[in-house]
Order: sequence, then structure tokens, then C-alpha cells
Amino acid sequence: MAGGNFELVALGNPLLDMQIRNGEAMLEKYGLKPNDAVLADDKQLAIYQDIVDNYDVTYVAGGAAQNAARCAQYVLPPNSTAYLGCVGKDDLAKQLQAANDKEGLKSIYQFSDDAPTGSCAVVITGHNRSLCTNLGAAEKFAKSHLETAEAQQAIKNAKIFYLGGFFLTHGVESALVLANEAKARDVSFTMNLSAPFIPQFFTAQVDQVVPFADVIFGNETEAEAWAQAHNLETKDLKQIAQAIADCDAATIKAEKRVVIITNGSQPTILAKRGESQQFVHETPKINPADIVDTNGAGDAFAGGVVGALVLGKSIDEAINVGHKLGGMCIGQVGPILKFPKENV
Ligand code: 26A
Repeated sequence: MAGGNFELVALGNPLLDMQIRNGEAMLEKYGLKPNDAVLADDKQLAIYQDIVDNYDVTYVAGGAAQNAARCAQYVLPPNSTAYLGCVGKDDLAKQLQAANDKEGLKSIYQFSDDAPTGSCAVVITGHNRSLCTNLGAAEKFAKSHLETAEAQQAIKNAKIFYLGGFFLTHGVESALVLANEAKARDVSFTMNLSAPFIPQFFTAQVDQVVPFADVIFGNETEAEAWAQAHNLETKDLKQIAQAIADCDAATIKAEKRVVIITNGSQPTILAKRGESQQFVHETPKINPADIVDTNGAGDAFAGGVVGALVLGKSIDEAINVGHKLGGMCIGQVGPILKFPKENV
């Protein structure tokens, strides 16, 4: 594989991020944890207008899988990545499309007639980020969109699929279409656990797609949530990563499954199916003064890894690329990378 032929197809919730700094009061007011991702409940829906009225809001393209796909494209030759998701017929969607165009990510959007493009309030406090999402059009994604000519062309060509775990709150059927396509053609299906509430509250959906996955990403809190949901009585990240690697596999590819668990500035853990030993990759040190915000760092990491896999790099090399992009994202406002491009 070398890239340039839409090898990577990602599926997720396209969101516009509305980011604020020094948002301690908003965490308190809306009952948000400093470092978490949630779907807005009825009371939290007021946060979007509240931050517009009272803060200096930075608007930036978001949506976890869309971020990862943009970051994968960063390390790939033009025309290597396509992204599927549902947006509204509004200006927000135009902003997202423009951000994808800028990075060379092909947007294969479904357009909802009645729902607005989804948005995510990103509340930054220190090095933490709290994400509060109103999915809007994103949860209107219909399986039938996968049957459109444009989507079919991408799906039939793909060598690697990437599923944002967040999509499983509403879209497991569509996710399974891609998973089964990967299985039928013996190509790679990768996914991200995305947030603790996904393995915690959408366990059944996660368990439906994990068997197809040959690369699974998560961070320390998501791994712990997976362990709890599966009655694993350990908080040891290596053991949890191994358990995820060793759980059901529905494909031959998944028999070579790897699980990659990031842990902030602590080393990243790599577990391989059927092995007794886990591996650790040191994360490059980042000077705290260089940290702008951590929004999207995990997506940039995953995107870098997947992009490197498209290029045919080994999993160890791919993790190094992921670390570089994660670090680069942390030095920027929101889930974006540096331009002009740096070599990674
Ligand atoms: C279903 N939920 C809650 C979400 C998200 C989400 N992307 C998809 N679905 N909640 C937050 N995000 C995105 O995560 C990125 C940081 O990892 C935000 O848009 C942000 O860009």
C-alpha cells in the first residue's frame, strides 16, 4: 500500500467544535467533568448559547473520526482518505467541508433536510478538555447513504476502514456494513473506543463491532471503562489491552489484532492478540509551555497511526508517527495540525 487511491475510509459524527478557554465556571454550571466527552442532556443544551454570549468562542472543525481522517491524510499523498458522516444544510457544514478540503480529505456527506450540523462545546481548563456534544444531523446518518454511488466507490476501494466509536450511539448498523465489507474482502477494520461512556453504556454495540477489528485504539479511561463493562477485575492497562486484543474475533485479520492504549504523557501500550507480553512506547516529552490545548490529541494520534499503516509501515513505526501528530495537535488550537506541513 502506498496511498493516493482512497485507501482509507472513515465513518463518524461530523461536528463543529465551539472551543473556549478558562471554562471552569461552565464545568461547574453544566455538571461537566474536566476531561470527559458526553452527549448533552436537556439542561446542558443551553451551554452553546451560553458560551457564545459569555466567552470568546473559537470555531474549529471537529468530530473525532473526521479529525483522525484529516490527520491521516496529513501523512499521505493526495486523495488517500474519504470520510462518511451526516451534516445539515447550513454554514456549519460548509466550514467542515472547507477544513476537510484544505487537508485533502474527501467529504462524502449525507445532508439532513431538517437537522442542523452537530456541534461540540469544548471547554478547556488547563491541560484538560471537556466535550459536550449535540449530535444534530450526525445522528440522522442513514445506512442507505452507504449505498450511494459515491460512498460505494469509496467503500469498495478501501484497504482500511476507521470507525469512530462515538458513532455507535446511533449507527451500529452502518458500522456493521463496513465491518462486514472488511471481512468479506479481508481488509483492515480499525476503531476507536472514543470515550468511557461508549464501552460503558453502549457495551452491546461495541461488542458487535470489536470482533471485526484488527486495530483498536483507546485511552486509559476508555480501557478502564471497557474492563468494568466486561467484569474484568483489574485496572492494569497492560492486562486490559491484552484482554481487548484477545476477545472474540470474526475475521482472519482480527486474529492479528493489535490494541493501542494511550495514557496521556505516560507510555503508550501495545498488546497483540495471543501474546503474553505487552509492549510500551515512550511518548515524546512535550514542554508544558508548548501545550496549547489537548482537544483532538487522541484523534491525531490514531490518524497518524492509521495513515502510517496505509503507507505500509510497521505497527511500531506507525505508533511513532501517531505520537508525533498527537504532539503536534497539542501545540495548536483545537484538533488541527501545523501548516505549512511538517515532515513526520
Ligand atoms: C457522540 N459524541 C459525544 C461525539 C463527540 C465527538 N465526536 C463524535 N461524537 N464528542 C466529542 N467529539 C469530538 O471529539 C474531538 C476530540 O477528540 C469533538 O468534536 C472533538 O473535535
